Amino acid sequence: MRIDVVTIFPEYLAPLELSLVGKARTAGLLDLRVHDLRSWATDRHRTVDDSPLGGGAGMVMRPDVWGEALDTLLGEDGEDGEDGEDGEDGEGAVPGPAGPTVLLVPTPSGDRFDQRTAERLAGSRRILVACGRYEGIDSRVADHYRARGVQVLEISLGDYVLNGGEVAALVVVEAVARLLPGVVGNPESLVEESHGAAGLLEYPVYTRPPVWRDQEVPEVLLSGHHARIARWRRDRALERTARRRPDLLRALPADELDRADRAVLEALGWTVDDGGVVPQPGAVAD
Ligand code: 6GU
Repeated sequence: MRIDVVTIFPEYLAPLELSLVGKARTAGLLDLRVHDLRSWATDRHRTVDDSPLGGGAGMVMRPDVWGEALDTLLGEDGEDGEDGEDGEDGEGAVPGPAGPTVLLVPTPSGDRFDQRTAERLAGSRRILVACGRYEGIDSRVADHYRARGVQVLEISLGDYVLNGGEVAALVVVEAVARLLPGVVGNPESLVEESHGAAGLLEYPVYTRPPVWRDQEVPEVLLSGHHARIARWRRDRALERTARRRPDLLRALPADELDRADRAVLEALGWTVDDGGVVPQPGAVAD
């Protein structure tokens, strides 16, 4: 997979040389390139922003500079770029692992970025991350590339405001890279984690020593009884999810809940019916 990140602060992306993502790059599993938006600016001061039309505070990033940057980068593999060597609209584009090119635009007004989005992005051939600063990028940029057939995804990390898209770029690259084949050493560790297929938060985990500062590890985990351990973990995952993320609980498909699951949920004030998982009448989550 190839990922290009365009930003006015290339140094912000330095952590992507470390740890798992750094290793994925040196192992050739991920072709990650960081670009300085200002290299596409044309004036003496390398200006990338201007005041908002219609008035208001702050500055808006100029569409012409972004257009030059994105045309250049999209053109580099012949897909969706005017300068591509391979013709138009991806016809004859370099064959990649799978999937299309995605233009990712981090913005607090985007769709919420989640594990499903990360999984979807991990199936794409190329991701281009356009990091905005100030009040964001002129809206015509996303519209233009969408109209040209590029998949444009505007994503937000959550309900708070950051100064720019760079942190989101770090988040997305890490979340996607660890899903690429060969990046996480033991692929089993991708199975049982929070926000995995089960739709539950992960159960609490422990390691040695079995007693630490007077706190004992739950006895069942030392029992060697695999079925009981699995049940205990499932119960704790249900409990945690009910307390911390009732929104996830409501989204659970009822047909994936066994009798033991239902008993745990009942004890926590929830009930499972045709409508799915819902709070018991009068319960706190109602
Ligand atoms: Cl993706 N960008 C900015 N600037 N702020 C955010 C965000 C993104 N997600 C949450 N807040």
